Amino acid sequence: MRLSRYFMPVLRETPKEAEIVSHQLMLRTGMVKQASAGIYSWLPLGYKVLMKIDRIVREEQNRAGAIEVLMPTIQSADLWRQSGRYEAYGKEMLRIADRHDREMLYGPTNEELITAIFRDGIKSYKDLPRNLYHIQWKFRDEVRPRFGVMRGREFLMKDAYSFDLTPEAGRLSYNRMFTAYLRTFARMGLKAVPMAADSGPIGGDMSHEFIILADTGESQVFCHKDLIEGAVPPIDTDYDGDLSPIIQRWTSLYAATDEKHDAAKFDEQVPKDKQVSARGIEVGHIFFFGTKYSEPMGCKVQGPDGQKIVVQMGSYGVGVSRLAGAIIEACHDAAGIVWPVPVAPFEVGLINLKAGDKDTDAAANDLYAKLEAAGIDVLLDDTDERAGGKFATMDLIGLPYQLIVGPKGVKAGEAEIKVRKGGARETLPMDAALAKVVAAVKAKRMLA
Ligand code: 5CA
Repeated sequence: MRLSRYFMPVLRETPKEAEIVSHQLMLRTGMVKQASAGIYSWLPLGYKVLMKIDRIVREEQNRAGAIEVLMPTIQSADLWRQSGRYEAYGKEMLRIADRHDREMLYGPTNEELITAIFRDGIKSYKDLPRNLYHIQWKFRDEVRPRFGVMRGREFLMKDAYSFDLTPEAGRLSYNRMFTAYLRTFARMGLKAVPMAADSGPIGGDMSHEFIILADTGESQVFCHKDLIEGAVPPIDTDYDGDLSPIIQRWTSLYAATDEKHDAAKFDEQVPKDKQVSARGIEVGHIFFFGTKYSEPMGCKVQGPDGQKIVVQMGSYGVGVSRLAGAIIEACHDAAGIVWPVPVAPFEVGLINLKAGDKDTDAAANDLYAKLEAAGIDVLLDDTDERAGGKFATMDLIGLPYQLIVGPKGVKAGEAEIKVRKGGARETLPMDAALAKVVAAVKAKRMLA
């Protein structure tokens, strides 16, 4: 992409309404624009990030055996009456009447709809286990939407739903999603710690929140040092195999906790020298709730002996749009965002320091063509802004690698590489600089 033809409305000033750094940076870099309270348009730079997050989430869901569907945003109130949640959900639910005065709602979550779909589509225990997921916009009329996309009213969520014959089998499905989450967040360059949690309005008796650690995170958490230092499950995880060693390592109940939970238990379980306090952001939440929805909604299968068996369910959420903000909270410095390669809007920022100069243009265009040919996602700054402004903007938008070409370098046949994280610089012959950047990007993609 050439910046001269792109749409990236960068703001010089930090908008006053933004309280936290990710919100400030998302507005300043023109990633998003508020449409109304807690509702955002995703502009080109932000949308690219959102789609990269979306893709990683999808790949890891598929790898763990979940099957993708797409349910609508608008649901019927009747469906929610079947589970008893229509009245209980309260003011967070956006209720709508259609032209026939039928009661509808903008879905805050999809347990009811997926249970009805699954109930009507299966017959026997041989249709189990299954896990269906979608990535779809949700609406929750939060009292105080704030922090930009981190606590929006309209937000993008991945929600998966598991269906099993027995509670034991349901737990295995839960463990598969648990493992998939560790991998998902690791692929985004994040360390997420699972924390035993309350299940709230979703319900159920087993639940974990996944918290990514960031100094500016909303909630204080305490966790076992080993969780922070621990390696994530390997790329070739066999989801049909025994995941219990992974689960055991990550779930000893009070290995992570927060102010709300039992601090005394945490003290008992985790030795003092292994206790660390950190701040974090909830980016995922998983639940096992057995028959909470399948029972009232009649989601049953015929068992091996002909008896009807009520299906065991769990649900598994990832805050896809929240992650865009959460990653920035975890990855920024005084100059701006510092994107991890797998979620960066572009992998390389190519700066032409003197657009309009024949030789510099030729060198920049040549590098641009070669980066694209190598499959690198590159943004070429070919505008006629002054050099200082170009450097500041490139640092602000946080592309992982900068490749800088100016008239002096071109004469010497050289380009400069700047690594955004840490700021290391190196000047190399043109082709060597190109090869080095391409190799560095590919090594950091962590693509499956
Ligand atoms: N049905 C279950 C799991 S599929 C569910 O709705 N879980 S949840 O309420 O915990 O939401 C799942 C994830 O969505 C959360 O972990 C969080 O990352 C994200 N999320 C929740 N509310 C918001 C919000 N207002 N703005 C942005 N993201 C949100």
